Amino acid sequence: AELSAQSLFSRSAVGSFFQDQPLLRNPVGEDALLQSYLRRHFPSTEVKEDLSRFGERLVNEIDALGHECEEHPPRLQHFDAWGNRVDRILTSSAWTRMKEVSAEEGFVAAGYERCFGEWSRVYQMSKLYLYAPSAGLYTCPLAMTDGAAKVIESLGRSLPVDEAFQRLTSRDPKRFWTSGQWMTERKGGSDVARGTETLAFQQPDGTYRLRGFKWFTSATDADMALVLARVVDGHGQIVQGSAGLSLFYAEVRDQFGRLNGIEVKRLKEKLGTRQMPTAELLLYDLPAHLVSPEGRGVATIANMLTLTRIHNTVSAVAAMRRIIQLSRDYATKRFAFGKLLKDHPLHVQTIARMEIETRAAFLLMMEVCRLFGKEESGTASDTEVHLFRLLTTVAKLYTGKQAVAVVSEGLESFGGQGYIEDTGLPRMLRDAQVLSIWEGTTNILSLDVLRSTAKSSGHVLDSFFADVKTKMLAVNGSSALRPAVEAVNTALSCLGKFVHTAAQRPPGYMELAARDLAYSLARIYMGCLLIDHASWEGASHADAYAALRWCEQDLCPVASRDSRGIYDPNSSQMDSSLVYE
Ligand code: UCC
Ligand code: FAD
Repeated sequence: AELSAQSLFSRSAVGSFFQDQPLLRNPVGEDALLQSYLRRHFPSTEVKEDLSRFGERLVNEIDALGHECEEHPPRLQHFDAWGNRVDRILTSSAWTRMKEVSAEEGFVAAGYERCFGEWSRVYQMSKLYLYAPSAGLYTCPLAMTDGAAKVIESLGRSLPVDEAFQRLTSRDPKRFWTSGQWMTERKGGSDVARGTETLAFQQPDGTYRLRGFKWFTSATDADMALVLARVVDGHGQIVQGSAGLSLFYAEVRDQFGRLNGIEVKRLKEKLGTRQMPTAELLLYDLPAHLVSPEGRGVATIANMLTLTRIHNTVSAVAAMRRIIQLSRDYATKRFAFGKLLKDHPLHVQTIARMEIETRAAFLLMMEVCRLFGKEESGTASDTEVHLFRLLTTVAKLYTGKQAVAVVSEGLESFGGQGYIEDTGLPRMLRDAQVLSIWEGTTNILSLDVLRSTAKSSGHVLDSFFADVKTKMLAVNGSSALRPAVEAVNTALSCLGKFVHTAAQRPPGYMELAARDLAYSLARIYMGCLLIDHASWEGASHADAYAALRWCEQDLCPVASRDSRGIYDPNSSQMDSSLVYE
């Protein structure tokens, strides 16, 4: 081609090449696994139609609001112009609009209207899965709102929480409320039993006043909160530990919009989730109602933890799916070494590996939601109730980590542009990083796996083994999937041996093995679900390929490491000397 020096790089021009951007399309149309899951489980087209309509709304309206939330993060105004202490958390108009959208779309309501019977949670979470990457983190208040509604529903809806329940589950933007979840204090967020210093003083009318300091409170523009605190008895005494913690319902503002006995000390400066306010709160006289039996605060708020951990899983899977959608679109537009990225086998292999992680995570997420719906409708078997308890924790801890890895890999697939702030891509990595920290860190949840198995006298693990075996027997006939089935069966048998011998191990052994045990449960179960889906008559070759590839990895790391003596007491001492050398 004829090149003129002037038409290329002169002072007024920067060259003629501009890269086409990755585009967000309707995420339903872009998601083969979501579509096939819906075809398999929802014979009526109603759900698919609602999700497709919502997908269009996402592309045309909501995604831009999500970006706006990032660009206009919340601010804290301590004083008004006249010197009055006001502690106003000022949020963007886009954030306010997200609250209205949430009510309109029934993001919380759908879980309680139960229009699709035992499939209502699958429907609700599918919609949130589409929403999450465009939500500007509004999924955070929604998770806590859903959790609060669940706690209230499980306690029975007497006054004053009945009114709150109506609002939390309302589709009317003017009535809709969100809730906070105030647990963490400076001494500890994992160990709330030892970390909670907030005190509850009973008033003559039977209500309470709360005094304490909550160190992390997210989406603090909420209308109400569920709060952990210790009741001070008539002698000024409290009970230490978990047995001293009770759960309280509190409204954040009074009828004039003023904070109710709360000072907002400051907003956190965070790596990510910047769209959403996270505040440190001094509760100096917060009016509150005791809603749990006294001393049963942790067990009562566990319902909320279940919900928020499911929402966390949904957001993790959604982040992985979104980065892949953008990445594969970009690969059809970006040239390197004379051809499109999509024609470089190594590049596509990299995205395919992300895809396998995402498919496995998606199926686990959906299974947890399916079990949840069954439990709520009273149709779950004992096995399903046990699996739900176990898999909620396993799914949160595993997908939280996967999301960071997949989104990080995804950023690299855009080259340098993946690191550039105004592409909107780096935000995804920042926001993914929190998913393994809040709502229970990976280690705390690994210990929760031990708690759930210990508390059920072995029934939880028995249910796990029985369910995997049943699912694998059902697909034995399919020859293409045989290597994957064999891998799952082998891993299950190794896990069985490990669990069998674990009881005879020295104290502390299982604690050291907890994370690897949780990972083994996750990988085996995800393999099982991939195989199950691939053996369905409507499945594609890609479904089978994903199952085979997933099952090539070490599905039972706890057994492999156990055989190398990794959990022996002396190895703990070696870990310590290695870390502190
Ligand atoms: O981090 C937060 C972020 C808010 C933003 C929300 C975003 C949501 C996602 C959005 C996506 C964009 S809020 C703070 C979250 N904090 C935690 O998750 C705390 C982490 N720590 C734990 O989970 C610990 O394991 C504790 C606090 C539960 C340990 O407490 P205890 O009291 O020391 O433990 P115990 O004594 O073992 O348990 C007390 C009771 C027992 O019941 P009973 O007394 O009947 O035997 C346990 O079985 O609580 C029960 N329990 C549970 N029940 C404990 N954990 C569970 C559970 N997971 N499920 C059912
Ligand atoms: P620590 O408990 O001090 O843990 C530090 C490390 O030690 C972790 O890696 C943990 O895994 C490890 N560890 C602790 N105990 C053990 C053990 N026994 N065995 C092995 N490892 C262990 N909290 C709320 O209540 N409400 C909110 O709205 C809220 N919003 C948040 C928003 C953001 C952006 C963030 C980052 C946090 C938020 N949190 C909130 C707090 C969050 O739940 C806690 O930070 C989290 O549970 C961890 O508690 P911690 O910070 O006290 O860490």
